[in-house]
Amino acid sequence: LDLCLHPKPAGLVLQYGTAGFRTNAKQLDHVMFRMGLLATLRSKKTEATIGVMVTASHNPEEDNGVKLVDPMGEMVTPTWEGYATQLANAEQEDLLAALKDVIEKEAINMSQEANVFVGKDTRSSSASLSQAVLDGVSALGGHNYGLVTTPQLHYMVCCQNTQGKYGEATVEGYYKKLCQAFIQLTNNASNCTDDQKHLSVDGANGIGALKVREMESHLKKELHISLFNDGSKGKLNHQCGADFVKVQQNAPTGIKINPGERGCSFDGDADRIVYYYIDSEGQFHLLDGDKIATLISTFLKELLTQAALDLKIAVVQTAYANGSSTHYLEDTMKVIVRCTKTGVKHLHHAAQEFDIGVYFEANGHGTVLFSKAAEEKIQQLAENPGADDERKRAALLLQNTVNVINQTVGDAISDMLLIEAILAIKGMTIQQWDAIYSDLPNRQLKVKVSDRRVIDTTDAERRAVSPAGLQEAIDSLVKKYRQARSFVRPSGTEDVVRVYAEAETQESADDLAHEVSLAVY
Ligand code: NG1
Ligand code: ZN
Repeated sequence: LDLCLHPKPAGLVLQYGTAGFRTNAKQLDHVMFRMGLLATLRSKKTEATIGVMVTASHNPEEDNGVKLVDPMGEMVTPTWEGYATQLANAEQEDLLAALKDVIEKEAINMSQEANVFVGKDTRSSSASLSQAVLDGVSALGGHNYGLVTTPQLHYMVCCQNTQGKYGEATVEGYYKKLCQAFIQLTNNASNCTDDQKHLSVDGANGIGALKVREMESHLKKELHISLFNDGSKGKLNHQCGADFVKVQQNAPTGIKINPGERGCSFDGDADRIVYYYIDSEGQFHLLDGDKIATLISTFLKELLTQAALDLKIAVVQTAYANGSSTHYLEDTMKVIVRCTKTGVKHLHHAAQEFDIGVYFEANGHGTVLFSKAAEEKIQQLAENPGADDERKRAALLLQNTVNVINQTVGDAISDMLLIEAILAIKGMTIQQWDAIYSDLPNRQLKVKVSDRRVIDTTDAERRAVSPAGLQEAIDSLVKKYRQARSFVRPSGTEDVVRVYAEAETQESADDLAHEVSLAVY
């Protein structure tokens, strides 16, 4: 193995952030190579298959990024995030020492076999960067999946390490499992008309669009998808995609959608999804991750009641969750709500503490986790010949719900199938779903500062502890408005500070966000 391949530009320092390394693609060649090396070590250490995904998700086409996937399809553990940063930043002459350091600290048996799955999105830089990863995967067991969505790679890593118990470790196997469960679910929606089976999908000109096309034949016409921004002409994430729609609170360009019809947008690597519709007055209505979490948890709670299964269900959110959603979940639905720091690994971890943990970031990244015990109870009831019909029907629905969900990570395709199934089964329109609660008007802003790391937060990022005086300033601004809330935090994926504000009216939310961003300088 030649460590001089893919040399590092001297002095460049990068950080393994909320979603791995992410920056302009030109700066990432050496990082990719080194993440190939590190994934090989991680595989030897865990004696399992490790994933490496090359993507920068919702970032512009010019950017790219990389993250590691642990054996059960989850994000790599914090200690290894630290190793990733050390390896990525070691100057060329120190690389060997940095590698040896990891091998020693983790007592890695270098004669152990390694197996690494590599996937990439559709960015123009992804081909050469994923090749750099493969160059670093010194192991013979490296497997290149080529173009896949981020959640597909997570899924296949999990399948591989559970000897197929979670499913078959192929993209075909993924479609089969999810679509079969979807069709079983929609069998329970017999009076669903063809009109109700129609959905417009904005593929963000990314990998999700390609994969929806690939999947379509498996859906057996139970869902009619009109695909827009399929990558044939537009630029990745440009004026489209889930992040654009969520932040701009507007429809993506390039989509054609009739008043009242459902639309949804994926992000650039298809691990996020948001829904929307345009009403007869031309007004845009967004149904974000919070609305999705509410729909899914309501559905699950009803099924648990029908099945008379005593399983504890919780919803995990972040500080970006709309205040109305938290109120509705706690006060009306009476489910447990937890708030964690931003970043899927934190939500995922918190969700694992419950029988059923529904987690969603407001931006549409999320999934549902079922504990082993919960899955077993559901299965027992579904297979119990003596159970009464209503309980059994509910258990079967729960079982198919488990199977349509990608539990390894948030997944736009899987979430879409689940949402479409729920709406069909409940005979619910998107307007009815939207009306479950009304969002508080809100605004997100980005502020450029010289060093965003001077801002330190606590209480799941809802309060700033430094710089001194900042939180007091925010508190006194918030007091000026009704139903107001605001917080700031340094982004983990961009060189900015994010400001969030919500209040009784849009004007108040906008004003508050603006005033708080001035206090950040
Ligand atoms: P940062 O840049 O740390 O805010 C963003 C999202 C996260 C998460 C990551 C990873 C917001 C406010 N933040 O993180 O939720 O999705 O990207 O993609 O949406
Ligand atoms: Zn993404």
